[in-house]
Amino acid sequence: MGHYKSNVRDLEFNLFEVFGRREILGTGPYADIDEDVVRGILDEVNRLATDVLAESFEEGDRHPPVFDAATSSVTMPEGVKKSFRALVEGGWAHLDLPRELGGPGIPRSLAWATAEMILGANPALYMYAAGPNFAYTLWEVGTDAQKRFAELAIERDWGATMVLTEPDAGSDVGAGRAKAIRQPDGTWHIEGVKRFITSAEHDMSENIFHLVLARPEGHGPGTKGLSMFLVPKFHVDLETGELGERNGVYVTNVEKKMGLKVSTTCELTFGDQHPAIGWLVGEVHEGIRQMFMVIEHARMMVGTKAIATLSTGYLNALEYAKSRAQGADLTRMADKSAPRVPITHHPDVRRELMLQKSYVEGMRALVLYTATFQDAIQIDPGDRHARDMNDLLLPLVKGVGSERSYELLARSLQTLGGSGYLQDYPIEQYIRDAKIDSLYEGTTAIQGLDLFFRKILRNQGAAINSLLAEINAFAASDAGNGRLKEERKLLAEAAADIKAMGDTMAGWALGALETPSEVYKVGLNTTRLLLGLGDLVIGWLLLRQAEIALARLAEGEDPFYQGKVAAASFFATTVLPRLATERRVLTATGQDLMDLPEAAF
Ligand code: ST9
Ligand code: FAD
Repeated sequence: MGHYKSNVRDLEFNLFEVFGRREILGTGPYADIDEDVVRGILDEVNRLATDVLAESFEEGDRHPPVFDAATSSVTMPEGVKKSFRALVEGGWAHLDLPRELGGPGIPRSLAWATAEMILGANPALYMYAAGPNFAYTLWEVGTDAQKRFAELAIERDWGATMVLTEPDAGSDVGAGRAKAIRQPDGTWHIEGVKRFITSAEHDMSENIFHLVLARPEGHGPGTKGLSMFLVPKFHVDLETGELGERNGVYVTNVEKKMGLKVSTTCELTFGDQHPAIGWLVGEVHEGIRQMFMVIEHARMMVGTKAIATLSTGYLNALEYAKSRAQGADLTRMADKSAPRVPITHHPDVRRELMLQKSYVEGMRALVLYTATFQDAIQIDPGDRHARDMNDLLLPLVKGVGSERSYELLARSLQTLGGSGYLQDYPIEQYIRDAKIDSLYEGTTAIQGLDLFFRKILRNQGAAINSLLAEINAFAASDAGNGRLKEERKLLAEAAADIKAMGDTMAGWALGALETPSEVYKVGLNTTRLLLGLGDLVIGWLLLRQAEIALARLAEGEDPFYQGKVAAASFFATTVLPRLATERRVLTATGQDLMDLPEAAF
C-alpha cells in the first residue's frame, strides 16, 4: 500500500447527500454528465492517486530535481516522471476544461473533489500538470493569437507558471520592478529577476509558458501599474504549432527547501542573455485583474492541498492507532496485569483523533461548499450572490485550510508517538510539504486582510450577513429532531460571537476615518477573525452533515453516519465555545502593542 489514504465515501457524501449536486447534472453546462459519470471519475482518480501518483511521493522528497546552472535545466526524478506521465497521458490534466476546449465540462465541485485526491497523493504533480488550466485562463482573456497559443498549449500539455514575486515584492506585489519595454513590432521585451517561481523549469514538457506581471515603462506605481505578459520558454509558430527559438527567459537558480522538494521553486531571469519577448495579454493593461483570475484558482488549490494532506495524515494516524497496543485501559490503570489495549482506547488519543477527524471533514465540506458557488457561477455567470459567496469563502479555504491543516498534522504525527518522527511513515513529510500552504498564494495575514477589508467591508457585509443568516436559520431550526439541540445552541452563540467581532472591527475601521491609528486594532485581529469565522463555518457544515446522518441512521446502523454525528457534536461542544474567548480578547484590543518601541520586542 502506498502512503496516500483517500476518502471517496466522504467526497460522495458531500457531493450528493449534503450539497445536492445530482440536481445540477444533466442540464445546462453539465448536460452530458450524470451521477454514474461523476462516481466513475471519482473511482478512476482514486485508483490513479492511491497507486501510480502516490508511488513517487517519497522519491521526489529524497531525490529532488537536479538543477544544472550551466544549461539552466532541471532533471526530474524518474519515478516522478512516470507518475506525471500517468496523470497527463490519462487526460487528467484536461479534466477541468470546458467542452469547447476539449474537456468533459464537469462541475467545479467535482473538479475539486478529484483535485483533492491528486493533491493528497502527490501535490506537485497537480501543479506541474496545471498548464492546460492556465491556458484556459489565457484563452478566456487573450487575443485571437493568444487563444491559438492556449489551444496549442492544451493540445501539447505544455507547462505553465504564474510569475509575480520578486526579491523586494512578495506580499506587496505592487512593489515589483520587472520592466516591460514596448517594441515597434508590438511585442514587449521583459527585463528583471523574479523569484520563487513554481514549475518554471523541468524536463516533463516540451514547452513552458510564463504569465508574467511586469511594469511597462512609464506606468504608475503599485499593482495597477502592472500588466500581464505571455512569455514562452520556446517561441511558437502559431500556424504549424512548431516550436521555434529559445526565448530569453532562463531559470538561474532552484531553491533548496524544507518540503515539497519535488516542486521546483525557481529564480527566473528575463532578458539577461538575449531579449525575453512577451506579448501583452488581451492587449489591455489589466495585469493584476487578469492575474487574480489565476490566483483565485491557485488559492483554492492551495487550501485543497493542505486539507487533502491533513486527511491522509489523519487516516494514517488512525490506522496506526488501531494497531498499536500500549498501556492498559484507564479504568484498570492500577492493575499491572491488565491486558494491553490499542491506543484508540485511551481517552486522550480518542480526543486527538476526533479533533483531526472533525477538522478534516469540516474543511473538506468547506472546500466543496465553496465549489458549489463556483458551479453556480458556471451555470449563470451573472449570479452576483454566488460570486460574492465564492469571494468570501476563498480566504477561508486558503487561510483556514492551510493553518488548521499544518497545526493538526502535528497532532497526526503525535498519534504515532516516536514512530511519527521517522521517515518510515509519511507524516513528517506531510508536515514539511504542507508548511508552504500558509505562505504562498498570499500568507495567512494577507488572507485575513483580504477577508475583512475586501470581502466583508468593501462588500458592505452582503455576503457575510447572508452566510450568518443561513447559519442562524439552521441553529433555530429543528434539525436533528432534538438530537442536535445543544449543538445548535452552541452554534447560535458562536455565530453571535463572530457577528460581534466583525461589527467591532467595522466600528474601528469607521473610526479610522477620523483617527487613523484605530485601524491598527483591526490589523491586530484580522487573522483572529479569519480563523474564528472558519471555525464557525466548519461547525455549521459538520452539523448539516450530522442532520443528514441522523436521518440515515434512523434507517439502519452505519459507522460512517455515526462518525458524522460524533464529529459534529465534538466540534460544537469542544471547539465552538472557544469563540467566546476570542470575542473577549478582540473586544479588549488596545493600542499597547503598536505603541511599544521595536527595541522592546
Ligand atoms: C504563488 C504560487 O505563490 C504558488 C503555487 C503555484 C502553483 C501553481 C499551480 C496552480 C494551479 C492552479 C491554477 C489554475 C489556473 C486557472 C484554472 C482555471 C480553471 N480577488 O487591494 P488592492 C485585485 S503566486 C480578486 O488595492 P494592492 C483587484 O483587481 C504569488 N482580485 O491591492 C484589485 O483591484 P480592484 C502569489 C483581487 O494593495 C487589485 O488587485 N502572491 C483580490 O495593490 C488591487 O487590489 C500573492 O498572492 C481578490 N481577493 O496589492 C500576493 N485582491 O480593487 C499576496 C486584489 O479595483 N498579496 N485583487 O478590484 C496580496 O494578495 C495583496 O493583498 C495585494 C495587495 C498584492 C493584492
Ligand atoms: P513577505 O511579504 O516578506 O512577508 C513576510 C511576513 O510578513 C509574512 O509573515 C507576512 O504575512 C507578513 N506580512 C507582509 N506584509 C504584510 C502586511 N501588509 N500585513 C501583515 N503582515 C504582512 N510567487 C510567484 O509569483 N509564483 C510562484 O509560483 C510562487 N511559488 C512559490 C513557491 C514557494 C515554495 C515559495 C516559498 C514561494 C512562492 N511564491 C511564488 C512566492 C510567494 O507567493 C511569496 O513567498 C508570498 O507571497 C510571501 O511573500 P514573501 O515571501 O516575500 O514574504
